[in-house]
Amino acid sequence: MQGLEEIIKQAESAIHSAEDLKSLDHIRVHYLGKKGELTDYLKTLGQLPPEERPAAGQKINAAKEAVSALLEKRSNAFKKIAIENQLAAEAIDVTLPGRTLANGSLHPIMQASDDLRRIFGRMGFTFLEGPEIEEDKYNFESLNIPKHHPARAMQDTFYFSDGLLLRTHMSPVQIRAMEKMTPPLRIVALGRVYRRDFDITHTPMFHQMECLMIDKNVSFADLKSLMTHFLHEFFSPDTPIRFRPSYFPFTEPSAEVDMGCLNCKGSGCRICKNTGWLEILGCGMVHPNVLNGAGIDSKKYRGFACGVGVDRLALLKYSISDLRALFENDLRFLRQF
Ligand code: 2U9
Repeated sequence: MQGLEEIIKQAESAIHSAEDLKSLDHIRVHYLGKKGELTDYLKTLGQLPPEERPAAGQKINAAKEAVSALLEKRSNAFKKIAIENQLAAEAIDVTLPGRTLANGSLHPIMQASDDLRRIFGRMGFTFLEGPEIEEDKYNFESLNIPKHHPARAMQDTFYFSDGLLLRTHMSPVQIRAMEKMTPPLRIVALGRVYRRDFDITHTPMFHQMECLMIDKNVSFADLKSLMTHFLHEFFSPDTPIRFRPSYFPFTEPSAEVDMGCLNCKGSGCRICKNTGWLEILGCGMVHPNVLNGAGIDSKKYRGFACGVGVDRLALLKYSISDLRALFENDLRFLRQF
């Protein structure tokens, strides 16, 4: 039985110096397993005289229980440390600053378009869309643009081989609406248009907005008041506005509208070519040929229309000096808006 004491001491010291659960398990097998030292000890009971066996058996069992208890205590300690380590490793530091999400911003053309939608929407105009690939009939013929008109020249229009073309203005959308709807009409068409032009102030694709109002008693005075209101809302209420007589095949009479140069406030600078004025839009009373051609009786109804380059509006509003910057998609430029 002296050997038993020795075994317990050894087990105790082995358990004490075990470094992890795995080595604890090896120790358990070594002492308490089927071929373990203490189990072997039980097997030697048979060699003792019968009267000594019960006491010896009890001692061995007590030793097994003691070793078991030590193993369990140490194993619980290891489990506790493991849980603490895991908690420490997985801890979330709620005081860390969050990852900031980059905020997108609307393209200047989109911002200008949104302004136009707001301004014309509040005056009762409905926004319409139409195809970018058009028929000659809708892009030119219905707009009183005769065959020999320079706007039809090959250098201005992108033609497809089958007689179709890329719309050069938003007017075809208006013609299609006039064919389908009955007056009174208040409509706006805003979208991409295409022309064979590319230099510092022209890109082959640009954005146009056209307005059209048709009713029994609309006059040039209504047109003037609407254009003035529109420009005052879009830019600022103190912007000077002037109307100059002009010519378009689809309107008669026609006018071009200028506004006081935003840069020099009218005193003359490089931007307004020293005139103090900036050309901003075209407009006029819808030509009777255009009304009649789209099935609206020009004896009963009159209308006015306007056309404006949305990109140019954006350039002026946000003081952008180069039109091409709008189409280069350089984020360093776009992030400023
Ligand atoms: C219909 C009848 C008439 C639209 C109009 C203009 C004058 C005009 C230019 C502005 C700058 C084109 O983008 S731009 O180069 N447009 O000056 N547009 S009147 O007249 C219409 C439209 C539709 C049925």
